[in-house]
Amino acid sequence: MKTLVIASGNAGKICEFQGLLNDFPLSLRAQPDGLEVEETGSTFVANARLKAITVAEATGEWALADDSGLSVDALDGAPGVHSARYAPSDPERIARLLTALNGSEQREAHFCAALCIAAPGGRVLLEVEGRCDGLITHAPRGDQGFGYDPIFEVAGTDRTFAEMPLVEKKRHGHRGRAFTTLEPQLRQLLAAN
Ligand code: ITT
Repeated sequence: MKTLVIASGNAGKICEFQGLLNDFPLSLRAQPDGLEVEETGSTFVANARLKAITVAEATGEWALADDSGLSVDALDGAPGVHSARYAPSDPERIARLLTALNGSEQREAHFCAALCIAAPGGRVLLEVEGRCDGLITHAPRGDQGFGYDPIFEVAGTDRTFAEMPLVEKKRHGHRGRAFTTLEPQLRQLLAAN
């Protein structure tokens, strides 16, 4: 069975990928401890590539990376690619974002996820993107998920990601949507390898 290393140190993302990949003929592995990849790209796609290529080269296995983030219209797209670095912890990131919006009624935002699978040697095998539109709530709601989930209400629903079970976040969410595009391509790739 082919090994796929999940090139992430984010427990919330890893948990989502385990669910998304569970019926694939793949042996999933965590990335090596202590491996830090500097995210120097200015786009989600560039950073996903950097992470996937670095981990594939370090492990000698296929690696799947995700670079994602939340872009808020009223903040000119911030925190965007800097979402993880916006503050030291999830509660502090949420607090900073709510303070930055300062009660503004303009709450439109979207999540993006860029996924990349690279092979050892640094070749990019697959790349896809997914997006989810929504609104920033005035206060956190729900206790599922991770990151900004409690303050992101998904367009067309009256719930935040943190109020949805994982199967529903998969259907609506940026990562799940990116994965839906990736899925047939990954099945083809596995059949050919
Ligand atoms: P890795 O790079 O090791 O995968 P990371 O947390 O640093 O982990 P990113 O650089 O892609 O990952 O930063 C994405 C940040 O955006 C993440 O830390 C969350 O704060 C936020 N984020 C991304 N997807 C999210 C989701 O589905 N729900 C809530 N917050 C999310």
